[in-house]
Amino acid sequence: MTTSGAFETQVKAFSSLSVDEQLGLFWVIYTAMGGSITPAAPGASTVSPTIAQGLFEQVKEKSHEEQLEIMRDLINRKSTLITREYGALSDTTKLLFWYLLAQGMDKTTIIPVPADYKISSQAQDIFNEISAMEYSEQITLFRDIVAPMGVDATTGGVDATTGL
Ligand code: 45D
Repeated sequence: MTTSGAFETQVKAFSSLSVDEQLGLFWVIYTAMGGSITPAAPGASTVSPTIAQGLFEQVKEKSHEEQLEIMRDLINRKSTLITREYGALSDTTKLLFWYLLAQGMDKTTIIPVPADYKISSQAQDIFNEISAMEYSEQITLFRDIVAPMGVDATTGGVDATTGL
């Protein structure tokens, strides 16, 4: 896990939300960014599309309820096979994986958010702050948000509930 440290305040604000609020906020950010998501510097980035796609396919095969649990596990850093695989990805590949999940939600191959879903006012404040940032700053922030998710198997201990 490597974080830039540049947006520590925003990362802390994001992660201080409940797990479901983090998911809800991340979803609303995705819908707002939508088509504007493009690779920052093609070639220069350490992204591994095949690896992200492979992990995404594993999640896609699960039921909607299981998919939601997997995303909660990632944020909670619960040790499972999937969260450990996630922990081994580069930060940009982690971000691509979340992007694939969000695209899957659009197609409802991944659990969709109910149409009437509303984020909390606390989450809305964070959303407004992020909206005012440059795209390149947003990427750095999102990388810092998704980097510590999942479990780094080289440093993580054993989870009593899963034995992993
Ligand atoms: O019923 O260099 C709730 C790449 C409760 C390329 C829920 C890139 C209610 C390389 C919890 C709300 C493209 C990677 C349900 C760069 C309820 C490169 C469920 C840039 C069902 C720079 C909520 C990538 C759920 C970028 C399931 C900028 C929420 C990527 C799930 C940005 C939310 C990606 C998800 C973003 C959000 C992804 C999956 C913003 C994903 C957001």
